[in-house]
Amino acid sequence: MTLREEVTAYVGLGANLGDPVATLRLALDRLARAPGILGLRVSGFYRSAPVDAGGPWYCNAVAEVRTTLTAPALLDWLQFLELAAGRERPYRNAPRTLDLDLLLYGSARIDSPALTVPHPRWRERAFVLRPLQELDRARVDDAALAAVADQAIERLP
Ligand code: PH2
Ligand code: MG
Ligand code: MG
Repeated sequence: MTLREEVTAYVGLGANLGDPVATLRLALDRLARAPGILGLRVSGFYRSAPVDAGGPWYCNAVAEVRTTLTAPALLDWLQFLELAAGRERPYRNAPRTLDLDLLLYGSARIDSPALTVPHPRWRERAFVLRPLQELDRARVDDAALAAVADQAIERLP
């Protein structure tokens, strides 16, 4: 087996159908056990109003993932976990049981048909910036947070 260098990636989690908190917990548990995942650090859970979408409020969080998986292999796992949670895609930004987005993968820039990293909209969304700031203060500046101050979000206890 080829040994790969360890990379720190960030994964955004979101859900607004079913039991979002339970689904996020289960997905994090499964991700932590996946081959090539060395460790997770997880933000608090947030309730957030849908952004550019309809349906119920979301539960969102961000996980910092230490991994030896390539970005495409990590994406495969995330999509597998979405399917395991019953994810359907009837239309763009439809309500969902689980959404797992690869936000950042080390300092990589990836622009392939399957994957764009950094995630094109991560800096426009309070439901990414707030939990990410908990994990790494230096990655999220106050100006970025001020720009999304109109997006309703609260940290769950
Ligand atoms: N995901 C979207 C679109 N809008 N809004 C919130 N609050 N949380 C999300 O995870 C979310 C969204 C597309 O993936
Ligand atoms: Mg998403
Ligand atoms: Mg997604």
